[in-house]
Amino acid sequence: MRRAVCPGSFDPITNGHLDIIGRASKLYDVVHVAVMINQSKKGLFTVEERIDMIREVTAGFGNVEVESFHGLLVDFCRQREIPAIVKGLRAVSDFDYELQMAQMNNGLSGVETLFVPTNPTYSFLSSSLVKEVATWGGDVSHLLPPTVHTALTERLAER
Ligand code: COD
Repeated sequence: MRRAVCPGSFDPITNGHLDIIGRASKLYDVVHVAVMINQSKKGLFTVEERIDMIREVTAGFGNVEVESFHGLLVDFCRQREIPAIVKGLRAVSDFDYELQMAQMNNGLSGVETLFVPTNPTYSFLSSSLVKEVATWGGDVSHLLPPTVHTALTERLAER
């Protein structure tokens, strides 16, 4: 069974994340989506809400498992015998930090990181930018799965 993990904060999942997860799901038998918990960063959505949204929008792929994890990504991989991390690369600005993490993770446990070039349609897209634009009333509906867009609109209206 060939396994890989797509890790992230996913606060919330965007079409850019979904594109990478979908492409990984064609390359591997099982793709684990790991919502990594960062206790110093308060999200707009709870970890449980993020997991529910990811499960809903990835259900059609048929081989994606979603869970949260508190700790090092290499420990998530070790516990599930996952040999590969799949990451999307948006631009050169992503590369420096992603390279550092890939080398650190490989040095810690031997896990490999594979980079998938982002779909150019989403090369500028991040969860934080989407939240900022939506907060000020900008239209981000084309950048998110419809159910996620609805959840974002509702959450921002509550504030
Ligand atoms: N197009 C393509 N890919 C994208 C896009 C896009 N528009 N947006 C995001 N992605 C991909 C990237 O691969 C990105 O890395 C991933 O989705 C997740 O993105 P985010 O923004 O949800 O998550 P980040 O960047 O906050 O995630 C960082 C991690 C949680 C992966 C990292 O901090 C981590 O591994 N933490 C666990 C603790 C750990 O092991 N630390 C040591 C690392 S060496």
